[in-house]
Amino acid sequence: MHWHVLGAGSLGTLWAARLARANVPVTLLLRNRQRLASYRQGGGLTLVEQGEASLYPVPAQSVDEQSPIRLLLLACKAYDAEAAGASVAHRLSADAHVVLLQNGMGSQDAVAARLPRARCILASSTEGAFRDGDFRVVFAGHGHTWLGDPQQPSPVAWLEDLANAGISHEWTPDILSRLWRKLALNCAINPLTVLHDCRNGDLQQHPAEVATLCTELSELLSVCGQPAAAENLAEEVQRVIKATAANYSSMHQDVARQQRTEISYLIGHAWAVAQRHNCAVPHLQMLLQRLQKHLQERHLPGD
Ligand code: NAD
Ligand code: KPL
Repeated sequence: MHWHVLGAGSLGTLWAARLARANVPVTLLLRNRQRLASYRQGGGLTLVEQGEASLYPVPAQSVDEQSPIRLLLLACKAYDAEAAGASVAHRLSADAHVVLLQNGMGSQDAVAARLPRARCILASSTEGAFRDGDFRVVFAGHGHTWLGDPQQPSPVAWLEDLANAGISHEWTPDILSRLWRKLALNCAINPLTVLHDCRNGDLQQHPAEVATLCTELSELLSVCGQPAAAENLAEEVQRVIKATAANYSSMHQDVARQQRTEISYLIGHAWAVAQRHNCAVPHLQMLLQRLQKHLQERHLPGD
């Protein structure tokens, strides 16, 4: 299988560099010829691991080329995923697989609707990486990636490539449960860290607020057919708050860098699903409104 990676940011680079290092055929897709020219000038992707930088001259093309794509990793932010997927729709072969590596929920359905012939594989990752330059990424936290297809429980053959590349992963028939659980954790932690302008661990000073959110999120998960994702949610939220006490949440980091957040695919998605199921989540709704106001005051999109 030949991999194409669309989204040369943190996770896209992390995957492309490790696949290339394992001699798995991989091509990077860049949004236009200008980006392609600047990529070629730099000579490849740089991956920094434990302070050591290595350059991987991964071949690249712009999205508007015509050669077919059979296996695509879509590694954009949730709000860019639909447009990015659509930009390569004309190149996908009839049996194409598309791996969707977005956080939160909602973007995956939007991409799948744009690519009706492709088999969409959903992924949820706890790996951590950040960009410290153009086409240069620091591997900050080892983690694990779950993959699955809610339409088709049988695993895919190319998981072998991930094993060869040292990408810690697991196929799960329950990927929706994984995505919902992560979404619930992110809803209980991330918005409060933004509003209180604090590290994850500081939420230990706000136990009632966190507990109320966990109760509403657990109720919502049960109502929308994800009872397994609701199990012991409050305990796990407390465990994550303690385990990541010194960290700033990803949403806090986005706001601090004046970058758009993925709220529509996290707390915004939870609220929209609650509306659809007539599930009352007043604290979640209030939190969403406070967060949107906070973002707008900082000239950031409220969606
Ligand atoms: P990122 O912003 O670092 O990278 C996204 C890349 O996609 C950017 O280079 C952007 O220019 C590119 N892009 C956007 N639209 C494009 C288009 N139309 N054509 C071509 N390229 C396009 O984002 P990231 O941190 O890699 O995150 C990707 C997803 O993974 C997010 O949903 C994020 O929440 C999730 N995630 C990230 C991490 C992490 O540690 N970075 C961990 C877990 C989950
Ligand atoms: O995933 C996270 C994030 O910051 O996005 C954690 C650490 C779980 C906090 O919600």
